[in-house]
This record gives sequence, structure tokens and C-alpha cells, in this order.
Amino acid sequence: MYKVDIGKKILIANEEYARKNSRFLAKRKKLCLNMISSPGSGKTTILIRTISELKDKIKIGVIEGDIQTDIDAERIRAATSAVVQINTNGSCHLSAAQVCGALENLPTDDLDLIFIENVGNLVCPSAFELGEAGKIVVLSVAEGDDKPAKYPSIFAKSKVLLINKIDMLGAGVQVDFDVEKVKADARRLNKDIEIFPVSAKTGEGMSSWYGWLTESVGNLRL
Ligand SMILES: Nc1nc2c(ncn2[C@@H]2O[C@H](COP(=O)(O)OP(=O)(O)OP(=O)(O)O)[C@@H](O)[C@H]2O)c(=O)[nH]1
Ligand SMILES: [Mg+2]
Repeated sequence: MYKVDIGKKILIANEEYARKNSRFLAKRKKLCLNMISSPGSGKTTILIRTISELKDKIKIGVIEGDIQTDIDAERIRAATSAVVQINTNGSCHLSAAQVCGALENLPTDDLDLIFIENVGNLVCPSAFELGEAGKIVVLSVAEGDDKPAKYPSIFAKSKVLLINKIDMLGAGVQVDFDVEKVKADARRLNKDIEIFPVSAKTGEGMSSWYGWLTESVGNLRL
């Protein structure tokens, strides 16, 4: 009996669009990074601070993915007008076809770097390639230090781990989060992963992240 594997077909169709996006970006020498995390770990806050701090060095655009609303796109607009919102209307991840449409609506030629803020979810977005050069996973200290062990796929596939909200460690706040354990667990899954503990709120640790970004954009310009 012929069995149709719908899940596999969806992934194959997605990969075709991902390759198209990747070719589009490579041809124009634009760096594209896909930011993935649980809801509320701080993706939009990190992006706003990063865009503002690097505005004289790197022109950054954003593709915002959310199930509903343009709240995040409006927040990003305070830092850059180069932002496009996608609403997935229930889907837990962005698809490469959606990103393909969004890329056509960004002033791509004027940008050096395009961030995709994926739908808040640590699981589904890791299975859907979007044509990006790399994934950035964000884990905030309020989520617990067991996340690399429990959700290994995204930590194994990411180029960078941002451990966010480190301002919540100490300072009288009761948070059980062992930064060294998270680093060791993430590196067990992915020996090459770059790890930056940061606070998007206070700016602590962000300069190392900016250094990594600036170098990555510079490598593409060569
Ligand atoms: N204390 C502290 N709070 C932060 C930090 N970064 C973000 N927040 C707060 O965390 C909340 C969620 O931040 P967002 O940037 O909206 O998180 P997000 O990952 O974009 O959320 P979704 O798009 O809904 O998945 C907000 O109230 C932020 O002010 C940080 O470094 N420290
Ligand atoms: Mg957000």
C-alpha cells in the first residue's frame, strides 16, 4: 500500500524555499541569522539593543515571526524601519516560504545583516531551515539550567547561545541557574557553539556578542 508521509513532504517543500532564500542572500552577500527561543526569553529586547548599539557599523533588518499581532514589529520599528512582520496564525514556527516573501519586502540591498525572530518555541523552529547562515538560540536564566539537556536539537544546531537576563542572577533574586552547567551541557551537544552570557536589559556582556556579529558580517564583506 502506498503511504503518503505528509510531514516529510512538508519538510522537502520547505527545504526548496530555504535553498532559494540561501541563494538570494549569498548572491547579495547578506548575513542572515535565525533567532530561536522560548516565548519571553528576550529575543526582541536583544534585537532592539543590538540594532541601536551597532547602528553606525552594521545596517540591520528584521523579519518578525509571531502567531498573532505586530507588537514585536512595532517595538523593533523604534530602532529600525527595516522590519517585516509575519503572522503564522497558529503555526509554531516560520516557514522558508514565508521568509521568502518577507525578504522581498525588506530593503535588502541597503542592509548588512537580517535577523529572523522566529516564533517563541524551543522545539518546532529547529526543524525548519529558512535559508539562514546560522541559528542563534537564546535561553534566559528564569527558564532553568536543564534546557540544553531537555531540548538538545536547537542547542546542537546553533552557532551561538545567548544566556540572557543574567542581571537576574544574584542581586537578591532567587533563581536556580548554573551558568557553567549550561555551558558544559551545550558544548557537549555542540563543541563549536559560541556562548555569551548577557543582559539585554543592562547591557552586561553584550559587547562580546557585538564583537562576534561585527566579525561575522566583516567575513562576508571580504
Ligand atoms: N531582567 C531582564 N528582563 C529582560 C531581559 N531581556 C528581556 N527582558 C524582559 O523579558 C520580557 C520578554 O522580553 P521579549 O524581548 O519580549 O521576549 P521575546 O523572546 O521576544 O518574547 P516572544 O517574542 O513573545 O517570544 C520583557 O518584559 C523584557 O523586558 C534581561 O536581560 N533582563
Ligand atoms: Mg519577541
